Parts: sequence; C-alpha cells; structure tokens
Amino acid sequence: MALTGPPLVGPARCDFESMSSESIHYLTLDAKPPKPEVKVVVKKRRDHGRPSPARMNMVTILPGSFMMGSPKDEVRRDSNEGPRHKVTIDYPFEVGKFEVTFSEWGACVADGGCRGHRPKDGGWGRGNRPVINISWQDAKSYIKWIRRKTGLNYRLLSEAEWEYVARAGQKGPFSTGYSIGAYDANFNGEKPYGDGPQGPYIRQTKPVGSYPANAFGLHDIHGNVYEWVEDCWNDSHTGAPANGKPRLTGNCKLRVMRGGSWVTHGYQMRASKRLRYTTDYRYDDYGFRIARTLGG
Ligand SMILES: [Ca+2]
Repeated sequence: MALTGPPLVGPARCDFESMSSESIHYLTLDAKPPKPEVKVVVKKRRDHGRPSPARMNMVTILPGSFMMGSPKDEVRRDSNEGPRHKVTIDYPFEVGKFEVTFSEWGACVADGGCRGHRPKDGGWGRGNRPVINISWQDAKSYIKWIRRKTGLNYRLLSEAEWEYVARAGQKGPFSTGYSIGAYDANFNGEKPYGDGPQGPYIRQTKPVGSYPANAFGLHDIHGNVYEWVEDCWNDSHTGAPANGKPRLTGNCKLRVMRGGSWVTHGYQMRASKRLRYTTDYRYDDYGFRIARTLGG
C-alpha cells in the first residue's frame, strides 16, 4: 500500500521525546498491539441473546497539542478552515477504531434504541460496512443507547478532537502527509490529492478497516463515510475552544461533519475540511464514530 509524501511519523507528544517512536506508537494505540480491543463489561439484561456491543473496538488517544485548521497556502482550502490555531488536549480519550457499522446500529435498533431507524444500505450490504443514511440526531440516539447499555460515557468527538486524531501527528493535510491516493482511503480514486496515485472510483462504501490505519491506529478517518461531530456550525475558527472541547455556540441547527466519503474527491478528505448540515438530514455517505473521555 504505497504512501506518498513524507513518511509517517509518530504522534506529536512533546512529553515523550525520550521514547522511541515505536514505543510511543504502542502506548498511544493500545496497551498490547496484538489485541487492541478494549473489553467492555455489559450487564446482562432481559434481552439476553441479542447482539450487544460487548466488545468495542476503541483506541486510546493520549493528550497532546496540534495546529487546528489549514494554512492559507493549502490547496483547495476554504476560509472557514481558519484561522489556524493551537489546540491543546490535556486529557486522554478513546475513539472508535472504525466508523460505526450496520451491525452495531442493528444491535441498537433490535434493543429498542436508535429511534427504530432502519437505514437503507444502498444495495451494497450491511454487516461490517459503515452505517449510512444517519442524521446527527440519529447518531446522538445511538450514543444515548450505548451509554445506557454499557454505563460508560460515550459521546461524539468534538471537531478539534476529530482533527487531532485525523492528523495523527502528521504534517500536511492528511494522516498520509501531503498527498492521498486511491489506495490510502475509500473515495473517488480518480481524484486524488497532491502526488497521490489515481485508482478506481468504486462508488460505494467498503467494510470498515479495508484501508491502512493511521499513526493513531484509526481506520477510515479519511473517506468511506462522513463522520458527524458534536459541534455547532460556525463560519470560522475565530472564538473556537482551544482545549479540545466541542463548540456549542453559533448555529446549532447545523452540525459539523468531517472526513469526506466514498463519493468525495481527495481534497474534501483533508483533515481541516469542514461540512455542515441540519441535524435531521440523512444521506448515503453520512455516518459517525464514537468516543469517550477516559475516567468520565
Ligand atoms: Ca470516515
């Protein structure tokens, strides 16, 4: 799987210069690399026998700082990606290793949650493909269900957290550096970015984890499906929190999505690229992933 641009680097952790990049990698991603999943104990309920999220794929993200937003000379930059500013996240948190799948969504619906919403799959299949046709309100209903189911404080990512884990310590617009190509992520591979190689446009989602993880251990942050985050829409980063928290002022009838999708061009997957839509709007490339503040 050819990566272009500068080589991947370990997560930016100014507190860890004395450690090798490999040890930082493992510390950041998982306690033990061969078994990255974190077991979650789920209380037995009357619905015994139904699918349940007894084993979540979550990745631990350590505190750190990064520059949020794009520099003014970034190709295809939008003005709403500025001003570029430093964000410091001083708490560890967990992020879903993958986008939430149809199987996971189905478990929620089967358990009486998720508003009973049974989204169409585009004819591509369900199972381990990312759930699509999900509005922000739908995503929040899943969060509500999984919190109740596990007793853990799952939530959506903030915009800042999303961008932090999308950059994964890398310089440039992507976790792959300054370019992204058809074999790095699921998007319109005929329209790569930078020096990324062209490839086929497959015109549908792919099962989560079909492409390499980034340096933080997360799959499909770029592409596959857009990912709703918590924040209300604002036309710029002026006044945005610098501590990783979601921005809950501004136009809260619109919420933010990040990351591009199976249908977008490469430039739309840039870590700084922002999209927004009304909270009830569903589309065939809208999905999400979950997060949780550790100790919260
Ligand atoms: Ca994605």
